[in-house]
Amino acid sequence: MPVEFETVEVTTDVLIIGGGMAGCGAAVEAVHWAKKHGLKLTLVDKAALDRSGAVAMGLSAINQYLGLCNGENTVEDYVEYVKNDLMGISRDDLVYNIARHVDSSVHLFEEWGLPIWKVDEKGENLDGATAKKKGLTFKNGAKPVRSGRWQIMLNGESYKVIVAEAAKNALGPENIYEHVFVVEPILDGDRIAGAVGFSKRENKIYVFRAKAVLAAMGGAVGVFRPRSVGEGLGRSWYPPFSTGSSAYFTIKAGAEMTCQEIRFIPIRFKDAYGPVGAWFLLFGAKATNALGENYMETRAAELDNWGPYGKVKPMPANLRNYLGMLDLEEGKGPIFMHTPEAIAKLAEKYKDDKKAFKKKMKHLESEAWEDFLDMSISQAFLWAACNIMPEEKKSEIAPAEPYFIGSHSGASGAWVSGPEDVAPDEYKWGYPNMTTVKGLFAAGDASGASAHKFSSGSHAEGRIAAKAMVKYCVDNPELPNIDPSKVEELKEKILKPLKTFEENKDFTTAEEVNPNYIMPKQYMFRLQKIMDEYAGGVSAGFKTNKALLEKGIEYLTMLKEDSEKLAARNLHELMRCWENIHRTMQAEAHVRAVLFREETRWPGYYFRTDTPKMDEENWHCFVNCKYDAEKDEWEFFKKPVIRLLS
Ligand code: SFD
Ligand code: AMP
Repeated sequence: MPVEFETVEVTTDVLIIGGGMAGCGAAVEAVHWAKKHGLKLTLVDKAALDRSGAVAMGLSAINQYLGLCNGENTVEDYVEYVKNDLMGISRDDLVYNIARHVDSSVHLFEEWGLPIWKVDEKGENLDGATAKKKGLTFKNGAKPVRSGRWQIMLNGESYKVIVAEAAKNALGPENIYEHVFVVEPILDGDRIAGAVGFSKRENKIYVFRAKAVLAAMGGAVGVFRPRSVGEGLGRSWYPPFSTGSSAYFTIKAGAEMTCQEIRFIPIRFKDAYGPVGAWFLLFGAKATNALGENYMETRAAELDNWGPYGKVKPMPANLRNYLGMLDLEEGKGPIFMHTPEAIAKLAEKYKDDKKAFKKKMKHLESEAWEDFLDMSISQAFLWAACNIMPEEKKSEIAPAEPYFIGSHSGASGAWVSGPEDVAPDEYKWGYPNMTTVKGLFAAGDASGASAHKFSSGSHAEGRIAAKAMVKYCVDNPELPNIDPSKVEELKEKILKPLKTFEENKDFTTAEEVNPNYIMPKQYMFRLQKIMDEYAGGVSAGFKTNKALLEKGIEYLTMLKEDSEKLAARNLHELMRCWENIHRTMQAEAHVRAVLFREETRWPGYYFRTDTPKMDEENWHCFVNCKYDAEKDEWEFFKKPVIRLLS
């Protein structure tokens, strides 16, 4: 691997890093506002926008659609729902801002060609294409098919392709850099100045200089040891290519972070991670333990231990998890999703008409398969491989390994400024969605304390951030300075794993075994083992305590020392090296935050055995932190939870 690299400099006004849901939302919105000011916009992604990020495979549901124009819900209801689901720890102002704008993103998706299910005049559910043929669109006032109060169904195999197409058309191909992995932020004093990355395909280092930068690089997968190892390695619920870059970028830039202790553990169909939402909410399926007991009923008394949140409806996701976990701990697993029962119940009313019954069964079977073929293809493969026909055989479900994600039922991310009209003064210091670093914005998985955005809310939040970024550029027209010596230093640091490999590879005959370096996969396994065993991963039953966390920090510190010895044989492995360094930053922020919060607030996500109870008096607050890159020091502190609604 030659180590001569060309340096490409790109100067722009607005830089969007990550072309997922938030990044694509930011692109379409920024173009609208930037036009009249003649601003230049640039987007960079490590992959190809058409199939990048969490929506790469598509989705079967849009989990946040309020239906404001039909009076289905209010913004206030959503704020209340999110607060309860996060056991009280939520930024109402941010959730409010996204909720009031999210429907317009969904309406745009439909205009761009996304097929969304609708209810016809007889109350029957129509798939997206049939509904469209009949003129049943949001524009014409049609109602979507709801699986739950907030969720709507779609034929979403091409969801990301459609959303990306709009973003690409808005920006123009000359302003989009695909297959460029962003590694580090660059600062000019207390202001963001840009970012440095490298191409995965050519020997090129990219230096982006920008007035305003959006971090929208998704969440973090592979920080904890996954359930799928060996032959199943790489399988996960959230995409394995979401590797903590948002967290690394914002932490490294010196931005204040929040909710780093809140990881998300989804209950998923076992081994291929098929989502459960449609089964619980649309098909009305029940889950039980091996003895046929419904843990939601048999464990109901446990809910009294979790204050007001044990009594809210729907039950917070972590408590739903926890009740099932209690059964698993007692050896009452597996937990089964009773798909045959659910399908039979839905078809029951057609029983007397043989033909109609057969037709309905066929339709339900195809809905069941499409749910996975649209968003979790390996689950459909696994069903086929295990001879599972969902109308005949129940499936196992299980809690997955922990993920870091600010957009779903987790909340970790950057602490961002709230909307000007509703945020309290303590939550407002600049432009909406700007972090505490001037000119650095965050959205989607990258921004914290505003859970349950999902795909649609992430898009809407990207749009909110983009509008604010354009305003920031208009108010701050001078370009930041980039110190050329800093760029040289970063270039050398980024490429070091290639050099390490070249210099040492001939020392042994097996390239992957060498006393002078560590390969990215080996490094990843070590990180995942530390997190799994010390920070409450799957094998530790999601439990941890002070002594374990402190040991974990000790081992993470040694791992960080060894990150200097990472080696890469090619550009792909160079990316793998940096992905792991990014993951490590997320890991450290998490372990330290769990250590700082001396209570257990989210059983079902993690349990601190030394502080096993929720402590409303001392810990009804955000845990925020800041990292000083110069000194390699962390600072953790509390921030108040201020309710927007009484
Ligand atoms: O069923 C770099 N999600 C669901 N949302 C819904 O609305 N409905 C659902 O049904 C959902 N479900 C679901 C979901 C996700 C997945 C994987 C499955 C099922 C199987 C969640 C949403 O997808 C999620 O909330 C949003 O996509 C988050 O948006 P955003 O923009 O924050 O992240 P992204 O889309 O993953 O995009 C990140 C981009 O960054 C790029 N990137 N680029 C350059 N340099 C780097 N270093 C980078 N690192 C990352 C990525 O390539 C990507 O383009 S269900 O389970 O509930
Ligand atoms: P999932 O497929 O688990 O990601 O869920 C999709 C959406 O449905 C999310 O908003 C979940 O919080 C919600 N959800 C899933 N299961 C349930 C349930 N049993 N009760 C209420 N909401 C649920």
